[in-house]
Amino acid sequence: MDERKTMFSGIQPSGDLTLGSYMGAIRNWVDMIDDYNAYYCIVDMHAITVRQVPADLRRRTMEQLAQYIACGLDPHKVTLFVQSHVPAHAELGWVLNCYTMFGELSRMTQFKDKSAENINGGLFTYPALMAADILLYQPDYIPVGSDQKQHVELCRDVATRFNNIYGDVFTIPQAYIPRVGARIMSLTDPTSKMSKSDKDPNGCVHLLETPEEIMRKFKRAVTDSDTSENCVRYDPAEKPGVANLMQIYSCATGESFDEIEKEFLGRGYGAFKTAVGEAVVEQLRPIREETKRILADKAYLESVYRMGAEKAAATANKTLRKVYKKLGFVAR
Ligand code: AQP
Repeated sequence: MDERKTMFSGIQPSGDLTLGSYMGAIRNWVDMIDDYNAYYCIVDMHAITVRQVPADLRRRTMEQLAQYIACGLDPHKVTLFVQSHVPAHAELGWVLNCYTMFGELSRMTQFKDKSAENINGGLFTYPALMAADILLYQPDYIPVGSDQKQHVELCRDVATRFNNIYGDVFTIPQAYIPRVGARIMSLTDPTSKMSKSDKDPNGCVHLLETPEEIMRKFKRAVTDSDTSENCVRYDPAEKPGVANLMQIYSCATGESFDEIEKEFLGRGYGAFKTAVGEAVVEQLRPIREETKRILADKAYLESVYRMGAEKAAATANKTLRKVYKKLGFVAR
């Protein structure tokens, strides 16, 4: 019997993975690989809440799986799978829709941010499906960036509501937010999150980009409106651009903010931006090379996602059966 605590998390294949996805999520999953019974999903059903080009969605799903492995998620140690391969997600998603309130969904900031165009029902009820994704695996922790905190809170509320009616069906999970890297911001607009689907290609760094491209983006990164100060100092309110670059540098090198300030004392923003770019290039180089190697072996990738779906479904179906029984559905 596995005595370890359980983890669940997922990322949408809605764009190419960014430094934000890596530093806010995947890197932390890798750090905990031996300590938890973990399920990591590619949430393709969530991605279609925003219109996708089918061929791109298919390519990104395979690339994302290859990148999970290249980042260090060994498929024999953790369960890696694609959400649409485990139908229990859609099934429990529907059930939880019926236990999630309109008012709760209306308050979700991500819905408000994304509802400029194509405001479909899926975009609105996304958090109920996300609650299903999580609760199917009865996890203790959900390692996410701080932007997902609100959705995790909603998941806890829905699970508690369900348990209050039907008894102890779901484990109430906790968000597990990293100390550094919880919110990596855009390089061109440090007041908004670095996002996969950002329209500004200079704002985000993708894991598979070339070193030249990465260096170019860091050299152009916004530092400070008052460039006359030209001093590397951690002050997120006054200098959000510099603070963001310090977070990234800290994640890449392990240095504390104090150490970074000392290292760049009197050296100015130019030298700092070059150093951040170089640190990121070195961190991403092995990931890019390994991803390319894995992507060339389609049969291997297929075997990984099949094995993952089988393992995930075994756990998910157990929870779903329990839920259906509690609801009064007649057993098949
Ligand atoms: N910039 C970020 N900083 C820290 N963590 C981040 N995450 C995403 N961006 C950052 C974390 O990565 C996981 C994946 O989230 P997701 O892809 O399912 O959804 P998202 O948060 O909506 O990601 P994006 O990149 O912003 O995608 P789009 O543009 O499609 O909406 C989560 O744990 C998230 O916290």
